[in-house]
Amino acid sequence: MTEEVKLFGTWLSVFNRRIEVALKLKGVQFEYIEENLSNKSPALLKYNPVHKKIPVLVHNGKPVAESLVILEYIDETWKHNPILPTDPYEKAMARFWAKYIDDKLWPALTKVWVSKGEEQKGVIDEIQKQLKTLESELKEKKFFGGESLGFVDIAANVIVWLVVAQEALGMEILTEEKFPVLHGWHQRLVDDAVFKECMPPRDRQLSFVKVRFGSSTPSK
Ligand SMILES: N[C@@H](CCC(=O)N[C@@H](CS)C(=O)NCC(=O)O)C(=O)O
Repeated sequence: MTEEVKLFGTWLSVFNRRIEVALKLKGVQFEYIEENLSNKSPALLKYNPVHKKIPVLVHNGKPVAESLVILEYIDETWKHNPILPTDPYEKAMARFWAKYIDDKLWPALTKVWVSKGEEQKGVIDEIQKQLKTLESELKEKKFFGGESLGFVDIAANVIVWLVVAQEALGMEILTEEKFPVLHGWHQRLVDDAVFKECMPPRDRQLSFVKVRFGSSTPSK
């Protein structure tokens, strides 16, 4: 049977990037549909009526929403080049860390660019504690997934967004000096051939962040 795989996303979304990376790691051909989130398409609203958010994967007409759920669906549907470990305990741990990233790190990352002064310093402090926690999980491993990109690495691409945004806004949250382990991991991730293919041009990202968040007070 011919597979029909569609991905509804937006170019800058870290959640969308998760799905693009996973599909490319698996070598799954897909049609990408860029959404305008200020004027969502009837198709997006039909496929994700609960959250009305991207990304949505539509596989042979059946929609799946929520990026971590989609990643698991992809891994179970196309079994080659696994993203999640097979061992139940390791799998649970991968889910744990991906959930940590979404429940803790991402909310702080969305706050930091729109806060100012003391509040912003507090958020930066919170983010840096979370980055330290992730460093202790990564330890001396090449990737969270071991030798190659796995579920947690894909989820943790929110850190790539952090690095782009801090550069655009002249902030220093994740630096090589403060976070040598994560800095090395970040470099390996952005150098990965598949990941690279999924990244929008750096200049486009930088100018988007400057325009959108440029009025925030930089805190070092
Ligand atoms: N928890 C969701 C988050 C997805 C998300 O926040 N998508 C944003 C774009 S990055 C969105 O569609 N926002 C539109 C809206 O909130 O109306 C996931 O993991 O897929």
